[in-house]
Amino acid sequence: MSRRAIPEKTPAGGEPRVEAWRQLLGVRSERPSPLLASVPADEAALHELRERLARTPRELPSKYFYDDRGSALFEQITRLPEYYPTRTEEALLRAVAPEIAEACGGAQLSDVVELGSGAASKTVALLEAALALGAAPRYVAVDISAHALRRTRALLAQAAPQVAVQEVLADYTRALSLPSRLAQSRRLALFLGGTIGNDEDEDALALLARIREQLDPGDSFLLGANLVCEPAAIHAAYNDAQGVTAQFNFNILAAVNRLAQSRFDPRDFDHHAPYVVEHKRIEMWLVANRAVEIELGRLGASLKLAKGEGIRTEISRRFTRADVLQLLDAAGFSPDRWFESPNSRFGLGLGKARAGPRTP
Ligand code: AVJ
Repeated sequence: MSRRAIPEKTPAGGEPRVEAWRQLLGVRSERPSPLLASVPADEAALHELRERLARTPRELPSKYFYDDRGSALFEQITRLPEYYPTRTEEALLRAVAPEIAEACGGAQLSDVVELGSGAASKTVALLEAALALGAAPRYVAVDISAHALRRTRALLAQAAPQVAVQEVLADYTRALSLPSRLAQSRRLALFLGGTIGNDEDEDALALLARIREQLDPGDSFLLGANLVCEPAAIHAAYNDAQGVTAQFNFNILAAVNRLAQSRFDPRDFDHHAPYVVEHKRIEMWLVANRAVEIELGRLGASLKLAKGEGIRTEISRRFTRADVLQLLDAAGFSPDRWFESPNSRFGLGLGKARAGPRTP
């Protein structure tokens, strides 16, 4: 498949570049799989890294898990016996896909936009349901990982060859700009996998509001969320026997080292991932197993960690139904439907973009 060669990184101060792409995307391309590159310029990324490492507790942004190796490791995680979310959500989505496709405009549904498309295997059921209702949806895949987008493209070509795929390589935690829609069309945006749980409320809300901005009143938004359930099941999912999740956690250091020319050594750290009941969330940490001083490269100076001191690399929240519907409502979506897996570990909330200002 031919694809225009576009650098996967914008140069420093790359905003004009992003603007150019926005304009370019205003025109609908008939070519398969054009690629939008808006992964942020280095300076902004370095600034964010510095700021996060200076927090109490120290943090690294979870999005850096998803370099090529990290994306592959995450795919491996989704197949682990302990990691229940992916297969739970996939089965749920498969079961309710016809109802969702119908509620989102049926034959009128023209755009299915997925943030964090990953391997997109879940989404195929939804696209098939839309096709069955006579729709001819285009699938817009937005992901920070070029590797994940390649996998998405391959998977879709195999599973739903009649669906046109448009790829958008972007860090949607910063900005989101989507290809323009067709006239008379209905959009469905998807944010699945429980990734909304990686953000505290404020950032989660900001992200959902950004998605809302890209939609018109009457468009739909489907949000997948991990639900509060037995702590032992949650704990096991992030502390698998094979240690794949630990490898995934360590790998963030390689990604950060590449970006910042820093010298984090994964051997200096232990994987620690407790479920914190009070906050209804898993916290993934890298905990120094000895006193270390880490050269920070382009981040400047060095970082001293005492033995036992940690860096938090991820929060992964569990929600209640009320939490999810409230989040949708606060972001400008009228809660429309709610679906729950038979074991109540995973939920899907469907919202309709509301016209006018938010209710206070
Ligand atoms: C892809 C963000 C939904 O939070 O469970 C898997 C990432 N981290 N194992 C999650 C993850 C550790 C995953 N999300």
